[in-house]
Amino acid sequence: MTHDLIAATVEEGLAERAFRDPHRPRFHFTSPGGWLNDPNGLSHWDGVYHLFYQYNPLAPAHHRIHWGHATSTDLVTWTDEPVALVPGTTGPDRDGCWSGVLVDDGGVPTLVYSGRHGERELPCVATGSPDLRHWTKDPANPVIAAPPEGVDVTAYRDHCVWKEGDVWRQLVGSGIRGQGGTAFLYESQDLRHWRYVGPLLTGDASHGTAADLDWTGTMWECVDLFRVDGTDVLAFSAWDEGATHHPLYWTGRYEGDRFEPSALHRLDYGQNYFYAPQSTRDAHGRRIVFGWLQEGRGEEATARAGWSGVMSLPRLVTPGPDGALAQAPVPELARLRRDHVHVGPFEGDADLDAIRGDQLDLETTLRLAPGATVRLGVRETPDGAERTVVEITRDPAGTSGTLRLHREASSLDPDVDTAPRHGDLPFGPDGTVELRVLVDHSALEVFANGRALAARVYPTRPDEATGVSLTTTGRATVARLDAWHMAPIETAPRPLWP
Ligand code: DQQ
Repeated sequence: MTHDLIAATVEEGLAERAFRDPHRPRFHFTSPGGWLNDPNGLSHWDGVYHLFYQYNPLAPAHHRIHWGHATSTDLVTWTDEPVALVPGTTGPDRDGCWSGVLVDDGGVPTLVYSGRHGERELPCVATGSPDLRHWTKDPANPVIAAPPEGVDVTAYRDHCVWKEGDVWRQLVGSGIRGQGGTAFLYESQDLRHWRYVGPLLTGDASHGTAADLDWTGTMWECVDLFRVDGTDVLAFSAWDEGATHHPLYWTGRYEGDRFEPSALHRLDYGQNYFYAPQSTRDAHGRRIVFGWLQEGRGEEATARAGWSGVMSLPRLVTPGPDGALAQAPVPELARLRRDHVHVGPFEGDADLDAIRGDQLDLETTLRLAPGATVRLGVRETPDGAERTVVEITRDPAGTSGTLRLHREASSLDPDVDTAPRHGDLPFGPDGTVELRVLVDHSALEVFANGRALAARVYPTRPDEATGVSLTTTGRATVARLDAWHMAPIETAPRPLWP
């Protein structure tokens, strides 16, 4: 089928319906309509940021996945580019072009992705035109014919590819049945012929249970190996029997053919609301990561809305003071800030009537005495029936605390997931918390002392759910609170096939 014929079979008005949905974010990147999941092929190429993504332009459902493509020069506004990969009518990717990466093969843009056929995914390659707009699949696909021989794998897909000297190295995410998630290491001279080296690292799925927030799963999706200021990081998304759990990372040392882990961390406290992250090092030497913010409403509501899946804001990843990574939205996003409101300093509860909206950037410096709690409410209806609360608590001992997102009252719709989320929060001796909360309709991203928590919220009265409040228990000071409305980056329906 040609693109035009496929486009003709698209659900009528998908992009228009998507654009009209009150729950659709306006300053996060979303697909024009239909389905979006993982970020792919993330790169900074000749001064242009390229964001490819798992895309189904036909319907808001994960089916026969294409690669969507968008570019940006500032990581803030995006231009839709032609769909980069379409599943073949025959061949190893006839059931989908699943996740992968973009590498520079001596000036030739080259995608390494997982071609899906039946229930199986295998590594495939496609090369691009110099402007990265047109892609040709390699006739040799799949470039690896099967998972390593003699290993009983739980699944096998997704790629991390880099060059060391003259040699390409590749990780493929997988899991060894009865053991745990793993990343298989391969080597190649030409990206087409690969030699299996062995597992770079294998997790232990019997350690903890599936309910644990740092369980490493039976398979690692979207493995990503990178270095941040001398610390080696192996990031992955813990998966088990079709269930997407959460993004984790090991810090440690990559040497030779092995990764020696020193500590396991959670990349985001929102569990699968920030899933399948991928990172790149930009021309400024910064490590930038994007993740997929999954939906939290029912399938019917998603089908009606005409779109599914939000790309996270681009995050800057730096080494944190405690051995973990610190995350923050890239500073470029400040360009969208409008209508500044400043309040503080004050102690105790605050009157924040001057601040309201569903497209907000809230930035505050808090100081909590041991045992104190601060609650920042967002998306509140005037009667308080619907509200979402970011809660910061400092333990009585003062050395640690908790970041919690209360979503229990975020929606009165019984089909919406309203389970709370939480994670540990590091505290310095003076009890300071630098908190940033970005509210973008149903998408919410929270950053507290470098820890991140993404989630989705769907108030049933979205137009009224614009209130913001701040309350405290115990001794807590708000040194300052700055708020802005965020300008939209999407102002009209976009073509599904740019
Ligand atoms: N999504 C892709 C897979 C990957 C998963 C398919 C993670 O390649 O393992 O759309 O969300």
